[in-house]
Amino acid sequence: MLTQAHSSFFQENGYVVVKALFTADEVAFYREHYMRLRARGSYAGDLVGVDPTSTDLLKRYPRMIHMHRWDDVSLHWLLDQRFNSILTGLLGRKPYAVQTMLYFKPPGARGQALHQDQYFLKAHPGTCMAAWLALDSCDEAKGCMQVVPGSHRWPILCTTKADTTISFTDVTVPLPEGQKVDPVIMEAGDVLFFGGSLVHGSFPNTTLDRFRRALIGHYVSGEAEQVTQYSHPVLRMDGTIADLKINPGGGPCGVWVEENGEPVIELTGTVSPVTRAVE
Ligand SMILES: O=C(O)CCC(=O)C(=O)O
Repeated sequence: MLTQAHSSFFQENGYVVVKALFTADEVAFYREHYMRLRARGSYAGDLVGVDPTSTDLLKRYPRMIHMHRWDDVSLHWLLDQRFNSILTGLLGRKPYAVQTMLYFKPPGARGQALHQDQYFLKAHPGTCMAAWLALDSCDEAKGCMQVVPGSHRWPILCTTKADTTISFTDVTVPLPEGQKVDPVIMEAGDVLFFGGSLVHGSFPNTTLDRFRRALIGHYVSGEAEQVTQYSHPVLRMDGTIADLKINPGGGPCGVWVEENGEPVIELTGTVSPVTRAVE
């Protein structure tokens, strides 16, 4: 499943796509499962109020979070042995599981401004990891994921205001001029793995009729002793609860400055302890 080529790409870029990790039947099952759950009503943690009867697609399909706390299908998916094996290979030891999310991203939905997951999840020591399963094929028109290769080596950056006409979240991280941001084009069943410092996000879905659904698991590396309070209870990959502490937040963040004509990051900022947002 995880080859030497995957590991080398991940080390170098901070992300890697494992193709066809889930079969077409599995992906179809998850699509139907979450569409059914969404149509049924609202759940704790829905991004904004859901109105399953609305004719407005955006109101009918807000993002779900922490489904594994009340839905067995989501729990089994989060603890899937494929993730255990790949994440253990990438991180060097078994991960803990902390979060699930389902993005429906219907036609016309906004994207999510560039950010670093570790800003929100605060795994310490170590970092967090995401496993982003494409439930539909995704390209730039649909608002596929965008990543900044190599940014996994950056510290946590101080956030600035995001453009909320194209992002459903209101914070972002600034990038130096000319910084490369790559689209990640994927087929349904592919999984994008990326580390907590990797700068990533997505543009709006500009298609008229194509959903871009994604099921996301968030994990923290096994050496972590603390994580944000919102990630508790923390699970081992066998489903038992691990005894991690709450990270109170705060700490330094980086700002871009110019040094010898080159942009470099200086740790002169402070992360607000309140970073509850939509990571
Ligand atoms: O799926 C998306 O559009 C954004 C997801 C994301 O940025 C995340 O899971 O941290």
